[in-house]
Amino acid sequence: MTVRTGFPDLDQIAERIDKVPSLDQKQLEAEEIALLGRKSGVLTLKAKSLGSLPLEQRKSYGAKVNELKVLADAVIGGRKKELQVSVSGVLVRGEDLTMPGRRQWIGAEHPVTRVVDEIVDIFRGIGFTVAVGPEVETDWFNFTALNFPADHPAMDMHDTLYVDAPPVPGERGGRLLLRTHTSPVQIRTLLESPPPVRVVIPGLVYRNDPFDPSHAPAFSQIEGLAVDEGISFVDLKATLVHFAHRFFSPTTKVRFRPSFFPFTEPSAEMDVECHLCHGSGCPACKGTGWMEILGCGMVHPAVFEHSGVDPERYTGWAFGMGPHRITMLRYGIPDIRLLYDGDMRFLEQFVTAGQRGSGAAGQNTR
Ligand code: 2NL
Repeated sequence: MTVRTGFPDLDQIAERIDKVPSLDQKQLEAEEIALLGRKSGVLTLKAKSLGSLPLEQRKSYGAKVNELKVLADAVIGGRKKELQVSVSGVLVRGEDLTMPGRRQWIGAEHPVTRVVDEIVDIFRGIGFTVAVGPEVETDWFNFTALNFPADHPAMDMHDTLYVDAPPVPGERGGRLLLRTHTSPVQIRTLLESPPPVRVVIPGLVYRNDPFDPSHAPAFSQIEGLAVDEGISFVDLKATLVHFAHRFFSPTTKVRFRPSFFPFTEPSAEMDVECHLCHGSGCPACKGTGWMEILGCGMVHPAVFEHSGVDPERYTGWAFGMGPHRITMLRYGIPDIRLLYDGDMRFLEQFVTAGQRGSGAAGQNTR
């Protein structure tokens, strides 16, 4: 015992203070409350009871109580510091500083974003520029300018999502809608800048379709347009075959089939040899050996008339493709909803080696 107070009850308390340096974290917290707690700490109670003692005793006893309070405070404070840092510099309050830190998940591009960027880059590499435009459009830009007849079924409420808002003053067209393709941006481009035009337009488009394995109410589209004097179907084929060889592989076989769109004439669909089975037939290509990747054609003269371009002087070609669909075909993804769910178990399969090096996909997503 290091403190002799001359009062047996206080000597007992002094003994408890002596033991403080050997207490662990939990014991220390309890002992601090037991000794110095504001309501029922023993030393607090002793101090409070001084008033009821005779004056003589109050002086000597009170001085000792005070000494003990100061001592207890100092010893408890010292032990607290000691417990925070041990000799090795490791925190011992339930934390181990030598434990490796959690690696930060830095994120990665969504597979559809990557496909869009790749496609756009291929066209930028051969002189196309990129344009974007509004997702809420008028029926004139979305349908009329593109040579849809007024009674075309695509304009039906069952297919197109209309916006319940008054027409925009000064804007061509009446009803507002969520664009069903990115073509309105091409019309806006032609109206704003005369040919020559070489442009690609990526963006989201909307249809009144519920989610199922092959449909989504909002999905991506990329359209391209080339307008100049003397442009022919040869330019269309050469450019789109170049695209297929850059995007899939330099030896990928390509074929064109006749098709129909209101805004092109003639029109075609382009197929590429199935990327997954190389033509022998698999579930991704439904056993045909071919994957349909885009629609295309020579711009219809009526579209030029609506866009302020002289169809006697200029010709052009255009294409449209769906990056969600192309992502599914490229990676053999059986259900489009996987591209919308945000399920890390699915998405982390598309993180490339470079991203994994600095990001550690899947190790830590908190
Ligand atoms: C498809 C087919 C296509 C176009 C889009 C276009 C735009 C203008 C004029 C003429 Cl301004 N054509 N775009 C042409 C052919 C096909 O898309 O299946 N898309 C997913």
